[in-house]
Amino acid sequence: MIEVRRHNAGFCQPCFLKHCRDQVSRAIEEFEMFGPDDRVLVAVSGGKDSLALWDILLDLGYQVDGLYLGLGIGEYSGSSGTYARQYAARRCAPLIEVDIPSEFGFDIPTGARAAKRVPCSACGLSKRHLFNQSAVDGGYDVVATGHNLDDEAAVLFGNVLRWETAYLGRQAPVLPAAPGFARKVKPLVRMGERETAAYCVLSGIDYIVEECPMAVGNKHLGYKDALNQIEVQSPGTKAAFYFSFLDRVSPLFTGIAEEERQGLQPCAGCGSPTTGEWCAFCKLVAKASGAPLGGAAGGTTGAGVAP
Ligand code: Q46
Ligand code: ZN
Repeated sequence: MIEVRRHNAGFCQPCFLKHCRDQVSRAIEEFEMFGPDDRVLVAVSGGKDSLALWDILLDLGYQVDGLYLGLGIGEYSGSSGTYARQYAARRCAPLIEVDIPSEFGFDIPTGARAAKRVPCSACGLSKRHLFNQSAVDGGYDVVATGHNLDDEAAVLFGNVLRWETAYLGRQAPVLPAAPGFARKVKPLVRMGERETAAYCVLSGIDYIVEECPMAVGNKHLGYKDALNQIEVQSPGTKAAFYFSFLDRVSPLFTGIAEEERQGLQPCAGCGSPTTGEWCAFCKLVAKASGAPLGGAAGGTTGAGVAP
């Protein structure tokens, strides 16, 4: 029996798997994420959330391929890639691979040090850039990521604590497509991370259990812990916090995010939309390689597809 306290419900194995598929279907429909004719690229890290998402989308019959980014974070990257490839092989599903060290000449820890950023900041901007670039290059309509309810509630909590209004305007389960940008969607917003873990275990999906070593001490984990403590006392608070924000508060901030999008122009290096002359990823590549902007190695996503 799998208990989901938020829904005040317990499920046997087949009913739990159906419940997970239903939650994803409901999110896709409710937020108009994509339809059966759209080509979806799901960003897979080898972890429970992204593999559960890929599995559910395949089972629901969507056209969905995987994208794995090699971050160059030691053994963690080695084994997370193995889990992503194993899953792709098991489902005979195409997996695009982009390896940052071999294609752009740096790994995330080194790039972060060179750019004087914390690793998760260098990593996050690289992911955003390369997910989008891979989707645009590959002719995909949509990029889907495995952010779950716990992730979204924790990000919201952090943004509210600092009243990051532009981030609040962008924190939606769907970001529409725009010139140079594929649509971004988060179909797991109705599932907690305990549920995605249980989904993988009950479906026989192997995933990397270790956290990324760079995550130690990051604020996001602290916000998750704080919300988890509240959730124990009052089940359902996390979902109420996030979904009430979407219903009642987020429309107040979308104008601010929209203004930002209006001021975008193509990056002088890679052509991606950006607010300045060079995008953050091109700047990171230049700093990490020590080359001047525009002269750094690396360029296209040069993605390989397997199988
Ligand atoms: S992979 Fe990247 Fe995460 Fe590792 S460096 Fe930070 S952001 S913790 S999801
Ligand atoms: Zn660029």
